[in-house]
Amino acid sequence: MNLDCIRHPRLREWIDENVAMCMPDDVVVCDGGHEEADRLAERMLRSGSFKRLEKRPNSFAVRSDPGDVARVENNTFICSRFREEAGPTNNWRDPQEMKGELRQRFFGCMRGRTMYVIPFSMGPVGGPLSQIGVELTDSVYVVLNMRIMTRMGEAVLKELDRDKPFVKCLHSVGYPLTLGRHELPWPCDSNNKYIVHFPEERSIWSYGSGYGGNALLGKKCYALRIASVMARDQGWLAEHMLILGITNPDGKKKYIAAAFPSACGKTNLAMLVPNLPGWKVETVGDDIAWLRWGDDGRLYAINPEYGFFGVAPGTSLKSNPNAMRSTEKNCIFTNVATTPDGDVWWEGIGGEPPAGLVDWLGEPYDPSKGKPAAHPNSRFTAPASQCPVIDQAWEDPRGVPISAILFGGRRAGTVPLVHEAMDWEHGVFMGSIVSSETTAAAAGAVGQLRRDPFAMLPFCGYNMGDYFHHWLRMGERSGVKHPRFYYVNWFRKGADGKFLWPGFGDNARVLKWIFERCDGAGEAVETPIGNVPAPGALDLDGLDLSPEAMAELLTVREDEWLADVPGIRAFFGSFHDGFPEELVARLDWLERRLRHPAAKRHRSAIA
Ligand code: TSX
Ligand code: MN
Repeated sequence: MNLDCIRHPRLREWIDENVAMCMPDDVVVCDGGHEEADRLAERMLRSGSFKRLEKRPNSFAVRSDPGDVARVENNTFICSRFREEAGPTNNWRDPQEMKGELRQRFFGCMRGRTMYVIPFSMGPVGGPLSQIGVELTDSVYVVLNMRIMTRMGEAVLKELDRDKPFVKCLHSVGYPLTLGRHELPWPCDSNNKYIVHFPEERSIWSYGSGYGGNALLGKKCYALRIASVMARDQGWLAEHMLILGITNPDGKKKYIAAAFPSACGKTNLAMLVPNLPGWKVETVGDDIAWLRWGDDGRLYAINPEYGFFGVAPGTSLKSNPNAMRSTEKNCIFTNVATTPDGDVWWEGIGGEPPAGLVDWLGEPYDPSKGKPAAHPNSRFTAPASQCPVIDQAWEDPRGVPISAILFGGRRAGTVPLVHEAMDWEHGVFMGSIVSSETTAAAAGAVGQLRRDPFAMLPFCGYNMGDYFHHWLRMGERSGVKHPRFYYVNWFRKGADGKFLWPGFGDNARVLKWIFERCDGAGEAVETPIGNVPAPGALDLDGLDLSPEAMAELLTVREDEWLADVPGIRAFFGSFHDGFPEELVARLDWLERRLRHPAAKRHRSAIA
């Protein structure tokens, strides 16, 4: 479609401005249909960017530039009017200054290319919790991924005809085809990346990268960074959370949202196959939740996305059969290895690397080099509708009612398998102290403790001190039925250095206890940090786990927790003025309970 189909005056004006700045040869408005997608995929195949996967219908493998393989936090900016509004955890730049710098980058950046106009909806089109965006991009890869990850095309243009507000998303790979330059399989400007957010005017400018969260602007940039600001202003929550439905053997169902830092298996939990007869887990979303109080006083959540952009390595029929089955067709694979018979391969997919494997750099795979065949951050883009356990209500525009909110992290010690908050404020405190030990998948030293409150550190579009404040205020609404809060740790290790908990499908045992607690049943014991399952309250039927291991998993050692307190206090202190005093008071409360012999007496009296 051409620009004549744009009837929204402010949208047309904004596109015209950017056409004048970026100077594309051509402008195409995406209708989101199959023919358009086929045509674009065909172009990518002809140019050699895409490789068709014979083993997976309508699926493609693509390799990025080796310098463009992940999100770039150092080049991610929040350009609010004042530095304090971005807070100490974001890179701040003055909006006018940054725009001046960006205009130089964007000037003529699309010469020789087509600008695609992508109208998209985060959430079901027209839904009460949904929001619209328009991305302008010169990347066909982005168009095809956005088509999987968002509801995109004509239906959204119709919504825009009603003069609805929309988030302005401008993206360029930063590689104009000028001065005799020829097209590359993965054009980018990897030395000059900018991921820039203007929260006050609800706009995003992304330059230089074609990868994932840097370029698919509906995801981290919009649905988390910009939406978190909209949510603060409008009284809702935009969170880095999976949403799952869990049904007990009686057919009773509850919904759970969960926030974990990276490398904790969020997608695996979202699609869990329970190791408990009669229990069922269904997926609403694996990454982002938008939450709002409903008229009935319950907290309702939608998944604003339409697909999964999942980390490939480690995904297998054993670790996540539902993710594997989601990727059988209509998928894009980025930076995985490919097999001679036209399939994909990655570390942890199960089995040995097949003969003739081509690695993510396009080289014949040579295990003796000691380098992985697939990039550790390689991805599948898969339609959520293809998940075999997608929840029946996953597209309900009103969302699903949330009974429990989980936080978690990867901790070899200190943190028990599960503990429950006393109330909303304690739950917010739990979210604010989320931390995780680094794995080999991340850059830097392995086993270092990283604080990542609410798993939102890289994704909050404003001052995180204000963010905690917003969470506290959200719980003060009168007449609401609060969800309960939990903190889980699947990664506690024994003295032998081995994981104590089997994880994966057996995590359903923990979800069962949470389900029962939310139902007013399920026995718990109070500890200084919150409630843990009472002896015998966790269903361990059919599980080969020693009583010693189970005891260790649920043990709360005051000295270990006290050793964490100074780090938390320093972290809280780093936010300066405006950090909610309720959370400092909660930390004092926790420290007192950890030190106070009465708390210990109380606990042993119950146990
Ligand atoms: O995703 C994981 N989950 C959540 C599953 C619903 N992983 C993978 C983390 C990297 C993304 C886990 N790894 C989990 C887990 O619960 N637990 C562990 C640790 C672990 C690894 C292996 C075994 C047990 C625990 N056991 C064997 O390999 C036999
Ligand atoms: Mn995520």
